[in-house]
Amino acid sequence: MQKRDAVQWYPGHMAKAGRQIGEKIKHIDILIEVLDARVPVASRNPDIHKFCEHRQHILLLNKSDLADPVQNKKWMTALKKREEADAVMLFTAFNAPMKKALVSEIRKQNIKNRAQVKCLLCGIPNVGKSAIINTMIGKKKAQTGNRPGVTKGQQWLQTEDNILFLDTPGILWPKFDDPTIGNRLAWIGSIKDTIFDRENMAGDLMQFLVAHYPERVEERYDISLQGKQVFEVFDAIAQKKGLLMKGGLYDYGRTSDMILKDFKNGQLGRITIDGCPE
Ligand SMILES: Nc1nc2c(ncn2[C@@H]2O[C@H](COP(=O)(O)OP(=O)(O)OP(=O)(O)O)[C@@H](O)[C@H]2O)c(=O)[nH]1
Ligand SMILES: [Mg+2]
Repeated sequence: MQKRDAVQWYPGHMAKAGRQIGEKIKHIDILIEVLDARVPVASRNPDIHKFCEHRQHILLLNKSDLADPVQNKKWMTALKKREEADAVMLFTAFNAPMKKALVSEIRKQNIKNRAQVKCLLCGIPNVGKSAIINTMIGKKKAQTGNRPGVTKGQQWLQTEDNILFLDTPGILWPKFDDPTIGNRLAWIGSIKDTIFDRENMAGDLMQFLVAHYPERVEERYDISLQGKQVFEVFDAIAQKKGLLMKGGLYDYGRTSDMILKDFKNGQLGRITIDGCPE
């Protein structure tokens, strides 16, 4: 099992990708920082802040269709109030009205009034940068996939009305001081789940779900949580789904995989992990 208190997750290509953003930034008009709306804290790379100076900065809370609508509202209010970016938008990569709203925000932020606006999209892996660009250009030119590290290099893509987008590989920061961050990023598929023990990961996720969204667990697996400890919830799910090993023992490995996959694919409904402080 991996050590869980100080997660080191910073492959060499991420350092390179970060440097490449630094090299391009002077040619950019607008920096679009993409977060995952389910984890607005954990998906915020503190190293990206340094690129925002002297650039217009749009913060997108993407995958808002997977996040709790009540929390979405709270986060939007809180982030707008903090004024950390020139604009904050709740976003879903495949939503046509949101695409239009982003185009008009980009035009608004184009303060130098350039005919051709250059935008750079950055963020941690798997938050939907490439999917957003595909929507904006109306073509599937950037490769996407529900796993970290799909985009390997930078790529310029252009809309018909002269907005240029630079797609960049997802970057993390060298060390997570808070151990819950690594866990949360693994749940949403932004770091490879192979660096953690899968049963621990699923156990921590279930603990969170039982505390914050118990009815979703009951509905999805058709079980009652009444009076159950987390390990007993695993037993109940394994039994209900027939996930047994030879000899009739519960198969915690397959049960863990199923829970993690269900969460990653949004099968447990709209869930926000980083709750907005009141
Ligand atoms: N439900 C939902 N899925 C989304 C959204 N945006 C992206 N996705 C999915 O999330 C996965 C990751 O999307 P990508 O565009 O490849 O993410 P990326 O940020 O470019 O990832 P890297 O290139 O690895 O850094 C894909 O399966 C997308 O279809 C969204 O708003 N809602
Ligand atoms: Mg990508």
